[in-house]
Amino acid sequence: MKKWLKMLGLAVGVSMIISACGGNSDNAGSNSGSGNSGSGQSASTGETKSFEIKAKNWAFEPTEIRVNKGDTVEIKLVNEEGMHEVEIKGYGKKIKDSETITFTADKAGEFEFICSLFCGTGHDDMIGKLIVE
Ligand SMILES: [Cu+2]
Repeated sequence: MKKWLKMLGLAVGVSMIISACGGNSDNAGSNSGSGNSGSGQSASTGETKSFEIKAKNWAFEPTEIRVNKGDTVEIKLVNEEGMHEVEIKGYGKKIKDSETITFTADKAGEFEFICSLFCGTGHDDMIGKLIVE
């Protein structure tokens, strides 16, 4: 009657060996890009930049967001007055009220962001710019 116990022990042992192989040590190299001298282009990418866009009737604040290509961009939308949504054209991103989105700025250029929720007479004035350098 002890045979099943042996079998059980074997099964546990085998599964432990299998799971031990699953070690995932995939660490992206850490950034050592501290200290900006301001000269030329720094090749360091992968910084995380956080922004908060405040929306009111009828403007965004700030109207310009500047990042470097390769950066991870985090944007939160805060509606201070009225209800607005942000759409970043060319990146296909939308941010709803109180929402935070995160994406990688993998395309360089200037991308307009607008209010994508009709909010009244000044709706068309709600324009900002995402600049990816
Ligand atoms: Cu609007």
